[in-house]
Amino acid sequence: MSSAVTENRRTARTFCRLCNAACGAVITLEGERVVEVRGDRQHPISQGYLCPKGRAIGAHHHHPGRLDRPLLGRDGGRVPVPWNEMLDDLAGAIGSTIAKTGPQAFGMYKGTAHTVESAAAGAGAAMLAQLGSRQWYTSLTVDCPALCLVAELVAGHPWLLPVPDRDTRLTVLVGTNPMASHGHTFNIPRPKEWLRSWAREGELWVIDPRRTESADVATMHLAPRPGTDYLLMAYLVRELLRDGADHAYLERHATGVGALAAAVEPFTLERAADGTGIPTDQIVRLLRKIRETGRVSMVTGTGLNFSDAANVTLWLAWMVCAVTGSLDRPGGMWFNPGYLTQTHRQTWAPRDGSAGPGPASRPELAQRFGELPCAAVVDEIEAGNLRALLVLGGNPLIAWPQPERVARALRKLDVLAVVDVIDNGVTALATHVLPAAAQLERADIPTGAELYALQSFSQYTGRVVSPGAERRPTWWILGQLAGRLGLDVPGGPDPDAGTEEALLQALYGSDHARWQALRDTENAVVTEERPYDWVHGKMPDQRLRLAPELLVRELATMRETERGGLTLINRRQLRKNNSTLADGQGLARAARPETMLHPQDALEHGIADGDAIVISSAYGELRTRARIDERAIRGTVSAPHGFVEANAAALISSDEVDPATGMPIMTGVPVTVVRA
Ligand SMILES: Nc1nc2c(c(=O)[nH]1)N[C@H]1C(S)=C(S)[C@@H](COP(=O)(O)OP(=O)(O)OC[C@H]3O[C@@H](n4cnc5c(=O)[nH]c(N)nc54)[C@H](O)[C@@H]3O)O[C@H]1N2
Ligand SMILES: Nc1nc2c(c(=O)[nH]1)N[C@H]1C(S)=C(S)[C@@H](COP(=O)(O)OP(=O)(O)OC[C@H]3O[C@@H](n4cnc5c(=O)[nH]c(N)nc54)[C@H](O)[C@@H]3O)O[C@H]1N2
Ligand code: SF4
Ligand SMILES: [Mo]
Repeated sequence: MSSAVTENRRTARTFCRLCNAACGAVITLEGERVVEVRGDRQHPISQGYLCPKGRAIGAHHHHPGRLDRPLLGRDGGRVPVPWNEMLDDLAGAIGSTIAKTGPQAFGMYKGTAHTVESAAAGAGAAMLAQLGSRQWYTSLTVDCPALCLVAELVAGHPWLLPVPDRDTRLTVLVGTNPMASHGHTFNIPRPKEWLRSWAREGELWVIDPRRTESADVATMHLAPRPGTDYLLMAYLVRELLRDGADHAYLERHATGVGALAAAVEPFTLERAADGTGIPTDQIVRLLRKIRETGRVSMVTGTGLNFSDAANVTLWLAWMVCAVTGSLDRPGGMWFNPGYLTQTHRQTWAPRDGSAGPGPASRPELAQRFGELPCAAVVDEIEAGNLRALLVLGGNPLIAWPQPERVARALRKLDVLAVVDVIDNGVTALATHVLPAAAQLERADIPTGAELYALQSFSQYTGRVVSPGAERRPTWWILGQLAGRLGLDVPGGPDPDAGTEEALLQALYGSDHARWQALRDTENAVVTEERPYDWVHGKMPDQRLRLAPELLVRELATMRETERGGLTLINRRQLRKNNSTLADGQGLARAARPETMLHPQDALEHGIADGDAIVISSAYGELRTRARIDERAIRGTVSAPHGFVEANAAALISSDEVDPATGMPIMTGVPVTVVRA
């Protein structure tokens, strides 16, 4: 990078959209070229923090694989075409697919990167709804449908996911490693500072089968066998209901206390210790600590959501908070109403967890939260039901199970249209490649971060640079396509910045003051108002439902997993976000596809550090490198996700899913490991 000061050097304030933490960034440009990226010290939340991914925003923007122009045609036949020709062709192909096979032949997959394309919010789903297609798939269904199901069953709304309260004195991180991920359904920039302060002001416990970077700063680390956390949670709820519950709170704000007590009655200390492998004294110490503190914050992550016990574990983790009166109250877990969404001011009819029918080829799967599970897409394609798919900011080759089968199915589609920023394995299979404006080329507000931050905040960023080459913002692409299909979505014909602004402003409805407050500040607006005790008010009789039948039934039929052998667990890496930056572009040190094994397990299998290994499950193989590391507990194999080569998705299956949510089981999977 050049440090020369030239006439056209300028800086711009923005926020990073590579994950949901939305850290403030200051970008220095020479002309249209990013020459420096720094953390924004004046940002009230991130306070100058930027992780290595954030520091690579410029490299991502100038990536040699950036998509510059629309590409039409598969494989060797790919040719650049003007936008008009691309959109006419795509709309024509979608239209004739629907004319031939009906609206269910056209579907969309929305990945994590589309979630932050805020000016396009809702357009894709609206298009399908107008066409009468139910084929709407999102990465939520391979991420946390269990948590949303629990929220809906207990609190009546699938997006009401609590975050640790600022003043928590006992924080328990279960199956999440914010030091790498910056949180799962909670977003924290500066994770080390937050974790340290929770440990200093009270206690921080980490429950994870791996000794994570978060465990390093914790008061205590408990290492359960993968998939067994529900035994611990059930025991805690059982004992807290005997001694330690906030009965006044339960009387006022809960129904189903008796049914909950009956459901957890069989879960004794012996069963919890034997099943989880956590020593009895550590479990008792946690119970004692919860009683002593009175309130607790149980912060969950993918380690629970990916397991075959996800629904009951997440429910019981909520119940530890509910019975201690910690939900929706200071010192426990806070429901952020959102600066934009203002959930606490809205009225809604509480939902009860009822589901729509699954897709034709997988009728046993349910449609929840208006979405069909990703686990069904490939079956839908193989059955010939789904023939045209539009991918928005996602990577099905790493996100869905069985990548080879996914690739074959994507190839079989009549139309595979992909809106992405970088040429990758998915665009290579596409019939229509639509080059999107990336984060520095768009105005945005952090819609994804809105409800799951530790503060109520919002921010606005304008475009740092104009979209380069022939790239277009996704809202424009969808608006153009919708127009050609005779549909109506916000967007319109104009790709300029003014239209983008108007789309964002529309999200604030008639609240012009709120929008103006955002526009008037250079970074985030933080609201000091912290409403508590508002979620109960949304429920019939002001009561949370503690014992939903579906979950009680599931708990009663849980069988402890078999012991022995090696078990796969999942892990995020600091230096990439899923597949984004997995190639290490612009990073001083790239994330590596290494699988962690405990030294003793490695020794028993004749594996040395750095060896090429083959990990096999009942469904497939993963060829990768071994890292011998004491952080992995005995019996676990910790594989990162997001690499197209060395793809952990090869070890899981679309058939091995949670029956209620369709979520593929991705942790606690039995595997074997040999040297390659
Ligand atoms: N740097 C970076 N940040 C990211 C991402 C990324 O790829 N890289 N991805 C983003 C996305 S899409 C998501 S969903 C979030 C995920 O965010 P997190 O859920 O925090 O993801 P991880 O950091 O992998 O933490 C999951 C932890 O669960 C543990 N675990 C596995 N099985 C079990 C189990 O059975 N019980 C318990 N108690 N623990 C278990 C694993 O060892 C691991 O430490 O991160 C987001 N942020
Ligand atoms: N085996 C296994 N499978 C998993 C997981 C696991 O841990 N193990 N994790 C699961 C989870 S939690 C998730 S969320 C999914 C992840 O699923 P996805 O969201 O499908 O995966 P990503 O790699 O995040 O895909 C993001 C894509 O968006 C592109 N992109 C980046 N910026 C932009 C932009 O500004 N605009 C547009 N339009 N595109 C952009 C990137 O180039 C990339 O191709 O995978 C799930 N699958
Ligand atoms: S933590 Fe997330 S938002 Fe912050 S710099 Fe890193 S990738 Fe960007
Ligand atoms: Mo995710």
